[in-house]
Amino acid sequence: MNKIALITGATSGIGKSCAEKFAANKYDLILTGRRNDRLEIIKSDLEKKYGSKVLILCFDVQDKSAVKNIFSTIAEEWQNIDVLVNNAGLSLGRDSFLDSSIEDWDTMLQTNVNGLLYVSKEIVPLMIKHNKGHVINIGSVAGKEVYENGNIYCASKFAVDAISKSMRIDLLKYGIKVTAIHPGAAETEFSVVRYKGDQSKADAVYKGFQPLSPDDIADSIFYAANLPKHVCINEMVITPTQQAGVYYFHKNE
Ligand code: NDP
Ligand code: 8X3
Repeated sequence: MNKIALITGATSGIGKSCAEKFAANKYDLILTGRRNDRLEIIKSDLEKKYGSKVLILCFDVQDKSAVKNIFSTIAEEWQNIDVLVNNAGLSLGRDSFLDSSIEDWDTMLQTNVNGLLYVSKEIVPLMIKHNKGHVINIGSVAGKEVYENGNIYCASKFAVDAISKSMRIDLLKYGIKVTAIHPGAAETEFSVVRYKGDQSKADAVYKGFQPLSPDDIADSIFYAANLPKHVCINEMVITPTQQAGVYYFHKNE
């Protein structure tokens, strides 16, 4: 029987790359996101290409009752989840504390922090019931160092870092692994979302250096998820070679 990976935010970027990587390596998948049309296409592609079984679940991770309803009624055959990749997340705006919008703050905190908590709260008990499991939370270098105008996005990723550490301690006695993956600049839809559709601002983020690809991060996630039972990577901070921390880039002339 194939292992099962549940990946949130699988319609794009890192989550979509993870879906491909895990499917290519004989995992069955539960994929989530808000854009059902994309989920349908990804399901059909991966089933055709790799023969994996794919269950798609379309919901907003901010919606506590939707998360609860969906996972409390999930078919028995999908309950034996080996790996949960808490990836769904976003940044909105890059403005100073004074200029940024409270609505954007709410959305970032509700998605990046509460959404991760709501999904984990449903899935971790299933893992405990089956005596196995691995939670992989996608943090960021922005959860390690704060940068100017990063304010609440950074705060949400600092929270992911703290939650990952505390989950690891509390789940120790159940043998559930917890890993935090902290990427630096990866070229996905992240910056288009952050700059609210302004493609030229998004493109400027990745000018003058080679950013990570979402496949680079998916490779590391897959590696962490497939180590022997007694080995747990606590965290990985992964940047492009031309980036060190949040501020330092060695850009091409
Ligand atoms: P993308 O914008 O390409 O992907 C984000 C994914 O999250 C999409 O599938 C989106 O799906 C999903 N998502 C966003 N909000 C919600 C929501 N409310 N409910 C359900 N799903 C949601 O960006 P990335 O792949 O780059 O981002 C993935 C993760 O990686 C995020 O947590 C991000 O913070 C983190 N990260 C990204 C870095 C980067 O440089 N790209 C660096 C460090 C961390 P849909 O819109 O269909 O709901
Ligand atoms: C995304 C990376 O540096 O734009 O988390 O915050 S950064």
